[in-house]
Amino acid sequence: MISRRRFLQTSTALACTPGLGACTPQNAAPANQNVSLDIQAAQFDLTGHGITTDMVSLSGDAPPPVLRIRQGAEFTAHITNRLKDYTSMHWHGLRLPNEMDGVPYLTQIPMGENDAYTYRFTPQDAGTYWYHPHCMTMDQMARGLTGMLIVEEEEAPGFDDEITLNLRDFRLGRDNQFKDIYTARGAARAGTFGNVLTANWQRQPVYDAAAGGLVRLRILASDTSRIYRLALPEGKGIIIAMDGHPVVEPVPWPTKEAPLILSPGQRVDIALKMPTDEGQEISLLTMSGNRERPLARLRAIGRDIKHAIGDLRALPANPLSIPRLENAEVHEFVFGWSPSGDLPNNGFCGTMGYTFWSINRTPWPGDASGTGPLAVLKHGKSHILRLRNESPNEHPIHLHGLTFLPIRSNKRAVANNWTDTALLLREETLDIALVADNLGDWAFHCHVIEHQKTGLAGYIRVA
Ligand SMILES: [Cu+2]
Repeated sequence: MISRRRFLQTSTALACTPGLGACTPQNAAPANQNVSLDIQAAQFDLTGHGITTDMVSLSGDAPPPVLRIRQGAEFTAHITNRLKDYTSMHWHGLRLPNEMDGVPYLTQIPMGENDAYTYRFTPQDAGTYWYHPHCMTMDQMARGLTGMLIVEEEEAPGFDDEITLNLRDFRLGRDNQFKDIYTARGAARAGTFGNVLTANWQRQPVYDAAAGGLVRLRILASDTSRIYRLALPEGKGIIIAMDGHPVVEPVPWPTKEAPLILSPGQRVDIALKMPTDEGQEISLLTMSGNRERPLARLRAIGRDIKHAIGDLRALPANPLSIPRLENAEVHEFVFGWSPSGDLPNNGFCGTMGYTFWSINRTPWPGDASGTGPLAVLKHGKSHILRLRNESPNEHPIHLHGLTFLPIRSNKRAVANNWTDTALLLREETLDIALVADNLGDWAFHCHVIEHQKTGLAGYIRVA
């Protein structure tokens, strides 16, 4: 456990340095290494026109909070299930001990009503991560249980403000209540989409930040199916991190013509220079073809504080092992339709009642372990996972517990940026490389939850 004295010392390191503008970002709560949270039923006014009931959160009347912790400091989350349904909590993107990964049957027994589980780990990597349930995943995520987990760098990069946006799409009827959150038609295609686009459970919220200041904008796509195509047409700045990790290869600024693709599970960190005139705004849009849909706005307030992107300290690289491609072992995976057969057994974690998808010709239970690993990776060695998509749909493929580098594709130039979730395009073959440096059984699945829950989910063993 981190001592109180050490905690205070690290907290002090974050305090304002007069004249440098390198203060703890205004909108950021202090790090908290020890939380106790109850998964519970919630209600909230998502639309501005009435309360939506039957939501799931960590309090009865608010979105799941942004959790903020320190790199290299032990974190403890004591999670209690106050729902009637079973659940578990997964910490997406973090390289943690296998028994803390929150995957039912594979790494823990799912939590029944009033059961608790204590998750404890020390994050090696700084960056933007998130949490969500991994049992009854479809139901609980669709009803709201997704939140951001921020691991702060040991030295603050020097932003004036920080704004976090958890992008979520909810599927509501005219009465503001949930409609069917999945459909067989959606599960067999690109997923079932919501009709209420939100950021932090609000429609088109506006956030204020100092005019001429530097904002760290952290965006999470935590939807169950929507692939965002983001644009910041009025914005100026740089993309500093993707999926938690500082970018190695530059990522172009997201425009309407060339939006940034953020698929379910992915995150982006943007260093944004605010406009210099009070009242000026920057819009965050998602594009569907040429049609723009507003998600949130940032508004400049006060006098121009005249900070420049160049004043920021570069994000330090996370301590990742670089795979050696020349002697890497290649493992092939085929993602496709499901052969007919029995429904996989999902234990207490909910079934949608049909299968459409498969990995290596087998439909797997989406929230349980199935019959055996898809591959066994030798611990400490470099590996290439060859991901072949036989389907005409896109799949954001997520691997737990390990961080990988996309290295080549038969369809496009890929950026060699570290990630835990890579969007596999239709009929694409994508090679990803990694060092298998974390022992255990790691879930490996599509993050379109309807695909995950209808066959496109398995696990990889590092031994
Ligand atoms: Cu998929």
